[in-house]
Amino acid sequence: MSGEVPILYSFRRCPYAMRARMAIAASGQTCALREVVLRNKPPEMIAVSPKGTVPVLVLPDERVIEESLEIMHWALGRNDPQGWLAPLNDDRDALDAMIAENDGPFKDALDRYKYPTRYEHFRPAP
Ligand SMILES: N[C@@H](CCC(=O)N[C@@H](CS)C(=O)NCC(=O)O)C(=O)O
Repeated sequence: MSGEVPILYSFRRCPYAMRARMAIAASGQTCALREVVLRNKPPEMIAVSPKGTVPVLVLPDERVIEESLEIMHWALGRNDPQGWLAPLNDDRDALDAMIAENDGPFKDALDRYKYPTRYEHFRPAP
């Protein structure tokens, strides 16, 4: 990739993309935003990140960051005027555990609540 600013592949309603966008905004970093249709992902995104999830950040030096938490750390590691990373100094393990709980069991339960028909246990009333 050539260009001055990173490219962020994103989807407006994706919570992972939201937290990446929030951290990027808090850091003051400028990005080129590429809004993705999840059913029709752009081939140039898949070419650099075959796993096919958003967010994906492509840096001007062609490095690819394809996990939302890593995008947050990248952006806030460069500039963190609001001190978002400060709690990491207090109890990193507790913070990591909370994020893992939210990303794991909570997200699983939320998906089953929001989209019950996608899961096997769903039985429509007769
Ligand atoms: N662990 C990933 C999860 C990203 C993720 O699951 N994003 C969803 C949208 S919310 C996605 O792109 N799904 C692919 C699809 O629906 O095709 C991260 O934190 O970046």
